[in-house]
Amino acid sequence: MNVLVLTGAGISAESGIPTFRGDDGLWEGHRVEDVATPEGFRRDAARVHAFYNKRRRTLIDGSICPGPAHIALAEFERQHSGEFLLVTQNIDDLHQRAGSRNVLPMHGELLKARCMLTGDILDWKDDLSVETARPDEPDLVGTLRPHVVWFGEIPFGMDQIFAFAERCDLFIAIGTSAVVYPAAGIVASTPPTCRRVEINLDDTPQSSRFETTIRGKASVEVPRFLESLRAGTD
Ligand code: BJW
Repeated sequence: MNVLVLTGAGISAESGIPTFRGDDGLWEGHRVEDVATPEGFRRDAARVHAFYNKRRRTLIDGSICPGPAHIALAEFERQHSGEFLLVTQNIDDLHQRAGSRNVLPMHGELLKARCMLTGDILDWKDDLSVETARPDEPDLVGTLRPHVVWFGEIPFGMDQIFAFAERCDLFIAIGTSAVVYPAAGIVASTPPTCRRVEINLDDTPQSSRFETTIRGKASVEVPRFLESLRAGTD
């Protein structure tokens, strides 16, 4: 059985990382076009760096850990004999920390920086600024940006994701509002024979495409659903 999982901010919410669109969400107090578009970065790189620096510091300050849903997915992948791909829209590293192996972070990774001049991708845990020099190329100053995907940019791994979606037998979408494309369109690319399961606190604009909609917290519902699959009771 080929299993494709898509995760969004809801899976990390209970680990203490705010979602984007909820009350007190990440967009609260920020205009999306200021902090999550290439135009916003060109207009005011310092503002964008400050937004991501704060999130990066929180991610590594020791207060945030993978939750039961991240751990259950990693355990499921370890025990699964077919193909498995975990596509995450999240830029945190909680799936990797939980032990998931085949993770595709389609919107990038907060703990990486990308050189706008060369395209090189560097592991990155410090703050970034317009004055940051590349440690390996000290003459290159101010060329690094967060290795994330902003609106208007093409997410990573598109060919791999959609090719896998077309031949998957089980698709599970967890904790995503399904309003941001192309991620929200993955479900529509799964074949008619595929079983589609959505786990979320609330309905989403894509809910009607799923045969099974489970409403509740990811920390509870993801381990429960994966265990029911393993036991053959679902
Ligand atoms: C829980 C829970 C708990 C809470 N348990 N659940 C018009 C129509 C269609 C498309 C477009 C359009 N105009 C423009 C576009 C394209 C645009 C787009 O989709 N815009 C829409 C907003 C209209 N998309 C793009 O620009 C993308 N690129 C693109 O399209 O390129 C062209 C292309 C063409 C053809 C092929 C391929 C490409 C790029 C999108 C980049 C998104 N970037 C961001 C920022 C990343 C960096 C960062 O983190 O700062 O990605 S935006 C933000 O939204 C972030 C997220 O990954 C993404 C999705 O959010 P997510 O994860 O769904 O979070 P929330 O907060 O929205 O929802 C949380 C959910 O969890 C909720 O449902 C809760 O109920 C639930 N929840 N707690 C279970 N405990």
